[in-house]
Amino acid sequence: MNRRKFLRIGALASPVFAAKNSLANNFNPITKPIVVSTWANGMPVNAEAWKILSTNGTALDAVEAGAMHIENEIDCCVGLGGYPDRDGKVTLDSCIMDHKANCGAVACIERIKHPVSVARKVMEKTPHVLLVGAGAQQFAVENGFTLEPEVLSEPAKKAYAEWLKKSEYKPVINIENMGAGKEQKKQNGPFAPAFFDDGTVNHDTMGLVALDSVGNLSGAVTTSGMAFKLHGRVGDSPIIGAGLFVDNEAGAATSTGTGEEVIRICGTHLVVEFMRQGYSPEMACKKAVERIVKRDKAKAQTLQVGFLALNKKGQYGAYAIQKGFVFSVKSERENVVHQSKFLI
Ligand code: SD4
Repeated sequence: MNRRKFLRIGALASPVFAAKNSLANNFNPITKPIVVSTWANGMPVNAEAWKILSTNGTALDAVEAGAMHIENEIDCCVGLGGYPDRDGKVTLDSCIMDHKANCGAVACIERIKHPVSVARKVMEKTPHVLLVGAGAQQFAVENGFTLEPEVLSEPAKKAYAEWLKKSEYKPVINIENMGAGKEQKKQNGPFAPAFFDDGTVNHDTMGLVALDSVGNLSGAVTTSGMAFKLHGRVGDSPIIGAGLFVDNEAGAATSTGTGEEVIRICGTHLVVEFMRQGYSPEMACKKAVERIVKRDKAKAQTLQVGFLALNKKGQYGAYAIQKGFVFSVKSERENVVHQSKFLI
């Protein structure tokens, strides 16, 4: 092979070429403001965030409002209505991060309705990033948050009673099988993904990232974590660089699924670094998913992890280990749920 030919092949194989190529192929055009959220129940979350983004509000306010919206749902999969740990306690994790890398988080907090707002207070009022457990709760109460009664939501009560029969901790493969698939298709118009029809929803996390009209990125995550986890277990969701990462030069990303696997690869930080190298959001998410699967292929068959990313231009993309990860997008031109591509 002559030297010129070798150089040409080398250039084709380089990440920079792959990145440019995949950006060019990205189906979603440059747009702002925009908000993207994990799962189909990201639709109402996006609607809340959009009220702020569409009136020239900040991405930071928008992601907090979106996360608060789902934390208010009393029999949903996030917030105090979520599933408990193996001791029957609902412990919540949340974080928030802005365009200047300011960030705050709470983990394993109990009886507080809006952990995302406590996370924002940690960011704005303390020199720290992460408060946990009783200390996080104490800080919340000192800052005017109400201690809610310690009761399980009806679905959580039922699921816990069922779980107690065997008391086996088995992380579920998080999927969202959209019920009424045809109806969704109608609503989503040309962007409609092919939804499943059995209506299964078995996840417990909301992650969202937004780009505001002045071009600043922010993100937030809120969750009750993996159902029936050990008391005190913390997943990826409140960990900056795992469940959420924002870098105003490159992009922002969030994750859902088995948090331990995301933490092991500093998942969202990795996704953002791939975007910095020039990869499209979808390719960046795919490369992070591949990193997890490559580490332990057999284990990956039993797991779900989904990444969702937004770059500085307002282009988004997602990738998951398994089928069944969906995400919601709201901008001037779209208000839809997309089905993520998957590796296995
Ligand atoms: C966790 N990543 O606690 C979360 C769980 C999740 O949909 O995303 N469930 O590990």
